Amino acid sequence: MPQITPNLTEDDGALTRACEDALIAIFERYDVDKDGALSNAELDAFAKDTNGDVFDEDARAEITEFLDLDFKGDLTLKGFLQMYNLQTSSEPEETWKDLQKHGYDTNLKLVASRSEDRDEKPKPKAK
Ligand SMILES: [Ca+2]
Repeated sequence: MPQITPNLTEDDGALTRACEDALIAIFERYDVDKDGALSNAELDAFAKDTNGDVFDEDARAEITEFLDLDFKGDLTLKGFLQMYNLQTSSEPEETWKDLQKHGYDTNLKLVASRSEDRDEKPKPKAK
């Protein structure tokens, strides 16, 4: 029986909050210098971990042409989310694969957590 997984997009095609939160956390992990955008080197590191290889010239040209970049030509968080919005609307299974590569389970919970991520606060109980 296939596992039931939450949708990654809303009815209007926008990414769900849970999906967006996971992608933001991934983006921040690769934005090593914390300037709010992924440089070529940072994007290469992300692509290698995600796809096993850096983006080829075509993929890079598409990023430069269609996605939001900062003044240095680096991919911003907005551009990163645009990239995933595009991919998810056509191939949600690819986005699931990427999320799982980065440690998320099928409920978008981070399971392959690093030790410094483990100090999660207990959820308040509902009344
Ligand atoms: Ca950066």
